[in-house]
Amino acid sequence: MNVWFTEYQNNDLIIGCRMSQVLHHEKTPFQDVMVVDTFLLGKMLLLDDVIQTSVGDEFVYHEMITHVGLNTLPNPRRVLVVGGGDGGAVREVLRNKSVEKVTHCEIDRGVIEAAQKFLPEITYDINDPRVELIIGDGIKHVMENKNTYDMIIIDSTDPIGPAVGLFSAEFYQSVHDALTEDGLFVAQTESPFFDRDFIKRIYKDVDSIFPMARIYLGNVPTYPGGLWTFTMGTKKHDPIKVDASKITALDTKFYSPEVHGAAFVLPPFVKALMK
Ligand code: AG3
Repeated sequence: MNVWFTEYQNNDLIIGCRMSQVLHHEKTPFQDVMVVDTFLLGKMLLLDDVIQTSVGDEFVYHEMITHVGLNTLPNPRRVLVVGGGDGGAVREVLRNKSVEKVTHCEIDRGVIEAAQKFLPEITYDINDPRVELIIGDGIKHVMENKNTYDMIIIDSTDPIGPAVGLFSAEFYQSVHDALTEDGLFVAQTESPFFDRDFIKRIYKDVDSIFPMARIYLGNVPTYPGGLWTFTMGTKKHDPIKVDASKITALDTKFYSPEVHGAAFVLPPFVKALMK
């Protein structure tokens, strides 16, 4: 079988995966939702033809968008995940023992349903009493809940179309205000190879709104360029000062107490984005 899915990662770069079948395809009011099965990485979620996650490599992204921030806080009790309809980020947050409640705010019910049905390996147990699922606009939810969350995770799609508002300075200000006094947020912020001006702008905005802004890295093989940035805005706790020996090690595959610190060691061309 020689059928390939192609993502146009930008005008000059494509990624292709040999696939065996389309498991699900639906046009929701928000986007085109598709789950395909690939030979190399297993089932894969595509939103508007852009790879979001796959069973084979999702652990990198979902562990890194959650545990780095969770382990920076001494006692993260309430966590908000904006987006991330595949459920991988919520699943990881639920593994942290101090977390009492995770609010999951996803705008597209179609993605939640597709994940429940086709991606049980990635998503969380919808009946977990610690989870509150809200199908709605994350921007609105953040604006309406001041001083509520210890950590906010922004697990969005690329900064085009519906996700644009999740990367604005106004939104980061509302995220700041929705956090408790020593809270922090983490957002996925694209490729340091291909999105440099974008990352510079995000870093500058976050740094002007929060007492501290940090960029860290992970490696997601299916995303453009592989090397991927996460940006953190934090009110009090510095992720770089975390004592690795105090982190409760979970059975994670990419994140570890050592990787926690290593993720903030940036190659000069990435460090330059913070100037
Ligand atoms: N969020 C999407 C990250 C951006 C991927 N970009 C791309 N492939 N062009 C991932 C959602 C996983 N919960």
